[in-house]
Amino acid sequence: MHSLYFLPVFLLIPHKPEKINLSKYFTSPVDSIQILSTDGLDMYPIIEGKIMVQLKGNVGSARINVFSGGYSFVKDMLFVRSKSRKIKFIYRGSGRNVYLAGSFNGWNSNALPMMKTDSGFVAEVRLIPGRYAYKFVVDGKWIQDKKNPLSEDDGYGGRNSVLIVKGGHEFIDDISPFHYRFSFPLSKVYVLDGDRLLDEENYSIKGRDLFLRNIKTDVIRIAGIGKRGEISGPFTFNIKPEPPIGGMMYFLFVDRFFDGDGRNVRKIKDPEVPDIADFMGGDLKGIILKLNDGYFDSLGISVLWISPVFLCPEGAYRDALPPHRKFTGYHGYWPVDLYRIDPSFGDMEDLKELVQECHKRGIKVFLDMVLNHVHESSRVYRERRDWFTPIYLPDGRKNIRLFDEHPFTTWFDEFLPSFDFSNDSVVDYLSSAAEFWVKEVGIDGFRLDAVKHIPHEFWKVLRRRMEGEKHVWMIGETISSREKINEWISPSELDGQFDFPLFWVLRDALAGRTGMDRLMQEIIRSQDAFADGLWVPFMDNHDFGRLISFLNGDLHGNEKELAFVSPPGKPEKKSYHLMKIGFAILYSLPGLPMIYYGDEIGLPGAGDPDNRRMMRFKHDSDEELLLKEVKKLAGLRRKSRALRFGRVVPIKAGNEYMVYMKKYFSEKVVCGFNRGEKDIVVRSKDPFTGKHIKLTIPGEGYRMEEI
Ligand SMILES: [Ca+2]
Repeated sequence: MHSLYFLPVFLLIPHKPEKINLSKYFTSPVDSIQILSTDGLDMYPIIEGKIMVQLKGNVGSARINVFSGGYSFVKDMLFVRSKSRKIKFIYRGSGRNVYLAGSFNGWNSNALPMMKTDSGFVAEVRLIPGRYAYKFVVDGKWIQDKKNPLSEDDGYGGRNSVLIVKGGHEFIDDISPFHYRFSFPLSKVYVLDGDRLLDEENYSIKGRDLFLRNIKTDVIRIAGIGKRGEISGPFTFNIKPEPPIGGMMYFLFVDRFFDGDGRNVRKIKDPEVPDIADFMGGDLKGIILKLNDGYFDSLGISVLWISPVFLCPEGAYRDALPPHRKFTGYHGYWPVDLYRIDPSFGDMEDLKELVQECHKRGIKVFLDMVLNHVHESSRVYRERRDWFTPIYLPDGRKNIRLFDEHPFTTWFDEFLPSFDFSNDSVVDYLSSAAEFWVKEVGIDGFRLDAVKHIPHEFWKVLRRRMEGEKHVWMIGETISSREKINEWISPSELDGQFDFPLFWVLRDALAGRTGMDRLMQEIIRSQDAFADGLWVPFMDNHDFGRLISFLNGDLHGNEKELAFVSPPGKPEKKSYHLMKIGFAILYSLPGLPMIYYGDEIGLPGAGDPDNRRMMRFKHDSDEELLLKEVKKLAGLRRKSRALRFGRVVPIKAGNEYMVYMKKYFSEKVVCGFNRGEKDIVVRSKDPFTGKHIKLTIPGEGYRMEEI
C-alpha cells in the first residue's frame, strides 16, 4: 500500500487552535465529521469539512468518522508538536510600504506586510528548520537585508539574504519492521498502522526500544515521547514499498530518441525553422526497438515517461517572446487532438505494443498529458470557443504568459488557447481524455504539465476519475518552493512532484558553485518535505540547458539564444566525471529519481530546443565510459534495497564532498561523493551503532559500501 491513502501526520503548535480543511484530502467534499474519540487535544468540527484542533501537549490523536461523497470513512489522526520557530525580521531603513518576501512564501511581494515600530519595520514568521532566502520589498523595490552577512546570488545580478533556522535532524534506528530504537528512554508512543492507531496490546516499550505486533498494513508511522518529555517523530516506514517507489524513471522525447520507421518522418520545411526546431523522425517503433534491445533494463529503468504523443499541428509557429523564433510542434506540447496519436510518432497499435512490451519487463509507462491548453487548429477550439479563456483581458491587454497575475487563465502563446476550468464541460472533457488512455492503452500513470496553472478542483476530479482497480500514478510539474509543490501532493490529487528546489542545488553543487555540504542539507530537507508523497529527484530536464554543458561552463547569457547562435560542443573530460557523480547521487536516492534521455552519454546542449538533440547510440570513448558507469550504478541499485528505499542519514560533508548513509531496516550502505580532484579519506561514526566508518572516496568520483 502507498502512504498516500492515509491522512498525513499533522504538525501543530501546542495551545494554539488551528483550522484543518479535511476536504483537501478527499476527492469529494467532506459533508460532515463525527468525532469518535480524542487524546491530548481538543477538536471540534466547524463548517464545510473543516475542523478546529488545539494540541494540549506535544502529541495527540483522534478517531473521526468522515462523510464524503456518499461514503463514510473511519480515520485515526496523529498530531505532533511542530518544530517551527518564530523568527523576527527587522528592516531598519526608511520607506512607506514594506513587505517581506522569500522562499518561505513563494516570493510573494505583497503577502507579508512589515509593521512600523520604533526599532524599524518588523514581521514575525514561524519557520521550520531549514535554509531560506529572502528580501525586503520597500515601496516596490527589492532590497537585501544589509544587517545579515549571509547572502547568495539571486540570479538577477543582485543578492538574496539567507537565513538558516537551526534544528536537529533526528532519526530512530529501524532495526526491523517490528523493532525500533529511539535515542531516549520512552514513556509513550503513538503508532499508526495505515490509518489506524495501534492499540496497546499490539506494541510494547522497553527502555529505548519499541516492539510492534500484528501489523496489518505496509506503512507505519511513529511518534515517541521520552521520559523527560522529549519528542521524536513523526517517522514513516514503508515496509513493502509498491513500485514505482524505489525505481528509476527515464524521460525521452518520442521525436528525438530513435527512428524505428523511416516511412513516417515528416519535415515542416519552413525556411525560418532551423533543423533543431523541426521534426527529426523518432517514433514509438524506435522506442520499442531499444526496449527490446534491453537498453532501458541496462539502465535499471522501471518507469518510462514519454513526451506527448498527441496529434501535432501542421506548420511552424512563432514564439510570443522576442526574438520571435519559429518552432514546430515536434515536442507534442501543442496538442491538436487529445484522442489521436500523431502519425509521425506511430499509431494506437504501436503505443499498445510499447505498453505491453514494457509491462513484460516490469516497466511502467507514464504518458505526458497536456491539459492546460490545445493548439488553435484543434477542432475543440474551433467549435467550442466558450470552453476557453479569452485572450484579451478587460483592460485590453493580451493575457499571454501573465503567470503570476492570471495563473489559471493566461495563455502560453498566441496560438495556445487555455481551457476555462470553471466550466464543468471542460473538466469532464479533459478528465475523459485522460481516462481514455488508461482504458484504451493501459498506461500506468501521467506526468502532468503546468500543474499550478490548473485549479485544485480539476486535479481532484481527475483523481476521482482514475479511482479503479489499479492505481494510476500522477506526477506533476510545478516549478516552485517545496511548500508550494507539496500543496498538490495529497490522497485526493497528485502522488508526487518533481523536486525543482533540489534540482537547482544539485546542479550548483556539481558545478562547484555551492558546497556539497549544502547539497546534503537540501537532500535531507527534500526527504522531509516529500515524506507523504512520491519524491522525484532529478538533475536535468527538457526546459533547461543540458547539465553537462552547464558543468562545462558553456551556458552563459540567454540559454535559449545560445541554442541558435552558439550551441555548445563536446565537453571536457572533467565534465563527464561530474556527470558520473550526479548519476551516483541520483541512483542512491529513494523515491523515483528521473533521468533525462541523453544524460547517460553526456549529450551536450544549450536551452530549448538544443537540449533536445537526437539521441545517439554510437559513442566516443568519454561517452562510452559514462554510460558504463551509469550501467554499473543501475546494477548497484538493483541489488540494494538500502539504495532503492533507504532513508538518507547524513554522516559528514565539506565543501568538496558529502557522505551519507542509506538505511533500510538492517541494510545499510555508506555513500560518499567527492567533487574535488584528489582522493579523500573520510572518518566518522555510524550514528546508530557508534562503529567507526572509514571511507576512501576517489577524486571526481564516488564510493558506495555496505556496512
Ligand atoms: Ca520515424
